[in-house]
Order: sequence, then structure tokens, then C-alpha cells
Amino acid sequence: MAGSISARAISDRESSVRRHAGATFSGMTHPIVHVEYPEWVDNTVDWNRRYLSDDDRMRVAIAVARANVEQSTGGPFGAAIFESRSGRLVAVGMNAVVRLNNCVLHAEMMAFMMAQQRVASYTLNAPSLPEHELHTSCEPCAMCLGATLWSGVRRVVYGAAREDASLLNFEEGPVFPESYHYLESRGIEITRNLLRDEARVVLELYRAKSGKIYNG
Ligand code: AZG
Ligand code: ZN
Repeated sequence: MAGSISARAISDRESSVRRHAGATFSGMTHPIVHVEYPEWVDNTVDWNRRYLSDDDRMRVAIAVARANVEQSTGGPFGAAIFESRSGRLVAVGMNAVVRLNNCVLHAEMMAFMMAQQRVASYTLNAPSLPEHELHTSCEPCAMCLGATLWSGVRRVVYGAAREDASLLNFEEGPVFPESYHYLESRGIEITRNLLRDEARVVLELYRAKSGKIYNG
């Protein structure tokens, strides 16, 4: 009957609204975590281009970091995930710790999450997928380096060094030579300090704007 169908539709919609508001039958409201890009991302990134050189790929990460500072949407860090061979840009990430009230939302973490959603796989190293690599405007902190292992990327390229971030009083956590040896022993290649000076300019810009040091 038309009446009962529409009653069910209304009830479905109401329960969907309840789910998205985080309500449960216990009456307790549970949070839902959304991770989304700021609105400027499509003006900053050309999703259709093929990025064939390391410099081109790193410049995407640095451009995202710069836009994040200029638009006041987060810390001075950007990252990008590419298919290694084709140069297809799969995802970018920008620091969103303060914007989204979430201490894990470093640029690299955001890039991993977005890339995995895009390819619908919890690892970028699934047998059906091409090889992926991470380019990040700054050396990964302890959390992001750990997540790199499980992300499934086969290579990490970073721009500025942890000392550059530490100069601004960012705390980058326990990263040791052994941490890198461990990743390398798992077949992950590391390329250091690519376009370091260009990446450092963004850190300087953040300092000049008196950007918040949320993890110092
Ligand atoms: C950070 N370091 C990197 N590499 N990326 C981020 O998003 C950071 N946030 N704080 N330190
Ligand atoms: Zn990090």
C-alpha cells in the first residue's frame, strides 16, 4: 500500500538522520568522525595531470602545505600519494589537527586515509593495485612513519627534515635510524631532503604568521 511504503520511507529517513547525528537507542550520543578536505583543494591540485618526476610530485605536496598555511586551515605540512609508474595522483593530505580537532590528522595520515578510501582498500599494497608512493613536504613524525608501514606505500620521499620542523618547536616524536632500517627491511625505499629549501619556505611562512604549534 502506498501509505505504508511512505511511512516506512519516513521511518528509514528518521533512523538515518539519527545515525548521522550519532544518536543510539541507549539515548547516549556518540560522535561520528568526518575527515574532509578544505574547500580550496581543487583550486590547488590538478587531479588529471600525470606527475612523472619526483620534483613534480614533491611540488604537489609543497603546494598543498603552502595553501594550508595561506588559507589558515592548518599546520604547514602537505602530502600526496601517487601511483609510482603512471604518476597518477591518488590523494593529497594536509595537516588538519586543529581544524578537525583530531591529533592524528597529520598531512601523511590524511593522505593515507583518502587514498585508501579512493581505491577501496585498507592497504595500497593489495595484489590488484599498482605500486604507490608518498611524497611529503616534511619528514614524517613517529606516528606517520609507523603508519607508513601499514599504509602499503612502497616508497617515501620527504622534503624538509625533522630538524626544520623542530626549529618551529613541532614535536616529531621518537624516530631513530633503526625506524628507517625497519621500513627499508620491509622493502620501503626512502628518499630524503628533496626540494628541502622550497619545503622550508612554507615552514617559515607559518612561523611568520605565528601559526599555532599544536604539538610542541
Ligand atoms: C608534523 N610533521 C609532519 N611531517 N606532518 C604533519 O602534518 C605534522 N604535524 N605536526 N608535525
Ligand atoms: Zn605525522
